[in-house]
Amino acid sequence: LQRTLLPPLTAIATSTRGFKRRSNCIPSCSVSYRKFVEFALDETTLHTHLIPSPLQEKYNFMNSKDGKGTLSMLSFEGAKIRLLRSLIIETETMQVLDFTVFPKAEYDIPIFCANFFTSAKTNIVVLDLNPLHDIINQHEYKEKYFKSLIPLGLKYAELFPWGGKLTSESINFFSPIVIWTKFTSNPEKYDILYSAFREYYKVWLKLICKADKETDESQIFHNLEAQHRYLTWRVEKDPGQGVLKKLIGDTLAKDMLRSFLFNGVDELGNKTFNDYFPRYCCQEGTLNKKGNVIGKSFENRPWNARGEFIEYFR
Ligand code: BLA
Repeated sequence: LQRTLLPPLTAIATSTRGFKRRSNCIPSCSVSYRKFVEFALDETTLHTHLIPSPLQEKYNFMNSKDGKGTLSMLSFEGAKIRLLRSLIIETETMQVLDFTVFPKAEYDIPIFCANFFTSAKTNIVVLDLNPLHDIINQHEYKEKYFKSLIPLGLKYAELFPWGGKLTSESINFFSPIVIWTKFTSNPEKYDILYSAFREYYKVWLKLICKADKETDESQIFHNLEAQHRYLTWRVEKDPGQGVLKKLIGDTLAKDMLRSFLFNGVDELGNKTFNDYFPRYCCQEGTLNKKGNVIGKSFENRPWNARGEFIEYFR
């Protein structure tokens, strides 16, 4: 990274490759997600120029309310990248990575998504190239981006069994190669997760490098709205919200969700959660806050080995 271009605050943050080091690493933190982000940044800069996002000045480093945990944030932009941002949370009992890359609206390529939650007991993992458009019903988009990636998905589907039921809407944001898994803490699994992350990221980088700029205004709008819909979903329903609120309090957590993690939700469109997800709307027209209002489903992987959505789930 061209550190000379970074504003002063970022320069401080990146003096330790982006993250302040913790001196009191406790036994349960056998995993650190910093190297994942370091890999992604190094790999991205091999292919494209990144500049710090204006968000970097405000969102860089925070201590948790109890003073026992840290939150480290990085954000960049690139020629084809609207926002690349990462959040790493490290406390005595958990390690969290939330790393997402949003392409600019002129590109319809998937959103790169890595969400890893690690506690002493369990790991909750989502790693995916989240499709921007419907791949369950639209074959063209699926063929364009996922057909050639099915073998990669199958390899990791074997190593990481399906994580079980999830909020049913989530499945529409996942691709046939999604790694959705839970496992008990285990160093070997982290090594496999790290290789999965590297492979998925390299594949995604290839897609963005190859992507041609869309010039058709209606298609650009279609991409923009799809991103806005995605942001609207995640701001409202991200299962990490509870953890964030506990760590930094309601107000800061809400601000971080809207303005940093899912930046664009207030700028890229005017539609509301109820417009995009009417099934979540209660009779009175107010949003039902319960995550499981529609219920959780998909106990098993709903794609077959050819990457086709299994009919009976429809
Ligand atoms: C659980 N996180 C989950 C689950 C999913 C995801 C599918 C399973 C439970 C559910 O469906 O509600 C992740 N869901 C996603 C992602 C998308 C989606 C990535 O729809 C994208 C479209 N997780 C985080 C962060 C934290 C975190 C940052 O990403 C903590 C700060 C924690 N995730 C977390 C916890 C659970 C969870 C604690 C279990 C609790 C629960 O099920 O509500």
